[in-house]
Amino acid sequence: MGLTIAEKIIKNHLVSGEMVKGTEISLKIDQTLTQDATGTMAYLEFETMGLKRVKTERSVAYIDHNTLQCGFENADDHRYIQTVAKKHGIYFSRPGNGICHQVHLERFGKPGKTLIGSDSHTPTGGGIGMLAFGAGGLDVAVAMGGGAYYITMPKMYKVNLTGKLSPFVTAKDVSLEILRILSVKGGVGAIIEWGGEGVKTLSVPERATITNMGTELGATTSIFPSDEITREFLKAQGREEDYIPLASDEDAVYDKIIDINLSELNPLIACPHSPDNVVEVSSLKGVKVNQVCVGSCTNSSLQDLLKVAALLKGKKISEDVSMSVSPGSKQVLQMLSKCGALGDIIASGARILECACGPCIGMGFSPNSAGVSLRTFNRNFLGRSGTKDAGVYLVSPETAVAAAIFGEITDPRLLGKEAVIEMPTKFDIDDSAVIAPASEQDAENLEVLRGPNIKPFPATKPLENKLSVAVGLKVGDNITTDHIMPAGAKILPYRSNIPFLSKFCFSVVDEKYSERALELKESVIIGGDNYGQGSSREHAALVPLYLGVKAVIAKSFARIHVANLINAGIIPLTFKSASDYDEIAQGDVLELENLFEGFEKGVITLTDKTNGKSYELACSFTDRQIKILKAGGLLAFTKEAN
Ligand code: MIC
Ligand code: SF4
Repeated sequence: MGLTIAEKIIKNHLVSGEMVKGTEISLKIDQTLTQDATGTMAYLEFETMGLKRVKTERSVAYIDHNTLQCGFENADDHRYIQTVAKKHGIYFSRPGNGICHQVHLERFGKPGKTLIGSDSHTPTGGGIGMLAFGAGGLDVAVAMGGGAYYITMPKMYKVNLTGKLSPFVTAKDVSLEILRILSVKGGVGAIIEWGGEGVKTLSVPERATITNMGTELGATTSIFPSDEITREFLKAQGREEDYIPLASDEDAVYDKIIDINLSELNPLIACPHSPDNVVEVSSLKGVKVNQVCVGSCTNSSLQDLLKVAALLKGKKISEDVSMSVSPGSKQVLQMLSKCGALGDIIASGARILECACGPCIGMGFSPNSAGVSLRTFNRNFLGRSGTKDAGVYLVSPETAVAAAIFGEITDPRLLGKEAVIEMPTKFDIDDSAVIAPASEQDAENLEVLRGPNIKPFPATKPLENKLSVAVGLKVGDNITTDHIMPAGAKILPYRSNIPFLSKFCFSVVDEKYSERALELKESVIIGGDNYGQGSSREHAALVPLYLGVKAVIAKSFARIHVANLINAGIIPLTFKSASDYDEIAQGDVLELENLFEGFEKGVITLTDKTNGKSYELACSFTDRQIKILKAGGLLAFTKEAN
């Protein structure tokens, strides 16, 4: 039987398990990346493991999320990451050098290699044929220490592309189309491989837009073949030697095949507050727009911004629209500047922001009250922009420009002639903003600098065999990690201060939650389907741990979050019968007995002391996960094991 691209890479990296779908496997990890919002915690965890050097082929620490230094907190955390990186063999990408995924694709990613990153959009690397996963910080710390990365062997889906994109229809529209077809849950448990004749019409940055947004499908990861287009890209980045060809076998077997004819696509738009709430742009014609943001790891490549510049050239944006452009990397900004395209963007009235995540993570540029914001980003979850009543829409750079010029949602085809741009055959290479680690010998005397913002990891204790706890919160379907642990300019600087962060836990859903949880001391959360979708932030597990959450009982979970819960020692359990969800109320007192036996059997009985009924809960933990849960989390387990 032939293999898919992902299966070939998995086969080459398999440490334990067999490639049987649905069973646990572990993989050797070649590269890791962190960003600052999750990185501080990941390096604190790495330090706790007591290793001198990372054991990966390449580990890079990026600073791109918390670049506003509105107090000492971020500056201190950045200095901590810089010094810890230098000491332990990690490359440090300085603030201003760009968004982790864009820079990693340009400078470090390699086809056929494995990468895990403490950021859910790490699958961007799939654009050059890497097997790249988003993971919790602790999993990244373990991989830096040479440990394997554990996943469930995924199903294999193939998207078969035919045809060619029409003018003003883009890779972003392909991402939105697949979200329309599959929904934010449609990729759960699967790797999405993009293939077919249509693939040859897509450049590497276009492919990376698509693998980036595969995260919004809940997919384990997404991947493209590595072909002549990949070789050209790597060559233009001065790294042709990193190229290897990669394709699936003719007789590879897929669990699902989806056909998309690129020629038939129209410009699409995702409406508030979910990336799969997709309609055609033309159907929203005339909706007034207050803000337009171009950038994020989805759409900030040189190709994207050259198009934006060409469409804005000689035009002015509407006086009613505030527009921002954040280039994905220093390389992109420098090249835009050299060729004059930057001048065209500035002259149009758009505001240039630094090469960072910026508005995508609510770091500034929040829309006005009840404002309509069109963004080329990948997420439009409620409140993520920093303005709870804003309507955030996700679009391509072309649709963003049309809205900025006309002041209302407009089909970009009305902009007239397509922007024809010429991509360079050689990018400007200047890696001076990446600081190399010290040699092992020099590292001995280096001091790691810590600021007062860094607070210890929340205390954990071994699990007891029985739980008697109240329901501290009951929530509905598709709860994102942005609901559980919001980000944004006010809160992000405190990512290494769990006690402070805990005040904001679930604040968009219930402002009283955090206080209530602390009063209860120990509690559980009841969730609906796809609980914990979105970001990889382990803070969405560490903060509940701090607040005394012992278990989350939901209809179903998102992949990275469930791993983070187990790593934090919080038990994720699912309802055997989804309708039981309706009967348990917030405030009910629940009793779960014989947990350890239940873990082995895969069934745990829950008695609701308040309504007097009993329910069955399901779990399917591996032996390793059971040990982690019993120890009180992965850190405690790793310490026990050493
Ligand atoms: C995001 O897009 O939500 C983030 C911020 O990049 C997160 C990581 C984080 O919460 O720090 C992600 O996607 O994993
Ligand atoms: Fe940064 Fe936004 Fe990408 Fe997350 S999705 S890495 S916040 S640009």
